[in-house]
Amino acid sequence: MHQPLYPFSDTLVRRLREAERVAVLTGAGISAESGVPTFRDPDGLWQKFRPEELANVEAFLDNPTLVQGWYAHRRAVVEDVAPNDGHRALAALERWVVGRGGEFLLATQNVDGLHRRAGSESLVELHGTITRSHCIDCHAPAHESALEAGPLTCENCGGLVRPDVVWFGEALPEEAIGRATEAAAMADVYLSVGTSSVVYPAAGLPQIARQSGAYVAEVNPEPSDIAWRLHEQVRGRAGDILPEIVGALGAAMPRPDEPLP
Ligand code: BJW
Ligand code: ZN
Repeated sequence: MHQPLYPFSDTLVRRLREAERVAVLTGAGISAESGVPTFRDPDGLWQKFRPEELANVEAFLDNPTLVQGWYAHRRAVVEDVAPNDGHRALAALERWVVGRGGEFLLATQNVDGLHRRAGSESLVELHGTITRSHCIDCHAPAHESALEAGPLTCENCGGLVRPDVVWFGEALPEEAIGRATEAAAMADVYLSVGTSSVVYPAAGLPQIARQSGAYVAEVNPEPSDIAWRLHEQVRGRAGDILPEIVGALGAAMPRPDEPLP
């Protein structure tokens, strides 16, 4: 029986070749193969801890030690893992697009910093970063050292220390969501990778791209909440599929040990 060469369409490859502007959205799924648990998959983080309990300011004020402890644990996980082929393929895709005189933007919902470590440069972090923290009162940057008994507080004013991430009910960084929205509206091809697309405004970005005329594909082993609205669903793991897309374009994949540019 005839087996197609790739699990994605010729149209996707052709549209990427013709594209002047390419934009990408990623979610927790792209880091799953690095060993960072997702939020909503069966063995995801929030099977133990529900988002309402931890990822909002009320929960933090209610039990700062619990929430700080959760982030300290996740920070330790992130420090212990490395970018995978999915992250590397997106860095390669950026180089390929920019090398042809095109424009590229990667908007990630992830707070783990793995895209930057894989060499992505044109990057916005929509939900902040887990590696930095600040005081909720004087806003001074703070170091999240090992947790002692009781909540971690600011050296300047004694206020509670929180991670530089975006919790439910909080606005996304204006510049990041602004650039991501503009890139979605301008894109010729839009890829949505490893996100369940249940959290807004990020989940709106592929839909903005589609309404603005982009060819929109998602890469995910499972259909996301908005899969039916997109042109193409590429079923599979990001670390398998994205290098194949990059390979179909003839773009070079960096080796895991390659020094960053
Ligand atoms: C693989 C794979 C592999 C597995 N390869 N794939 C109704 C409509 C619209 C909005 C709202 C609404 N009701 C409430 C809202 C607002 C709310 C919201 O969207 N709620 C929904 C739940 C309904 N949004 C907000 O509150 C946002 N702010 C806001 O709207 O502000 C308005 C405002 C304006 C002005 C002033 C004040 C306010 C903020 C949202 C912040 C989200 N924050 C979190 C926590 C960040 C910090 C942290 O990390 O702890 O962000 S929640 C969590 O979800 C995290 C993630 O970035 C986000 C998205 O999750 P993601 O990445 O999609 O992960 P999963 O686990 O859900 O999915 C993983 C996927 O990977 C799955 O599909 C797998 O199949 C797949 N996968 N292995 C590829 N190998
Ligand atoms: Zn302070």
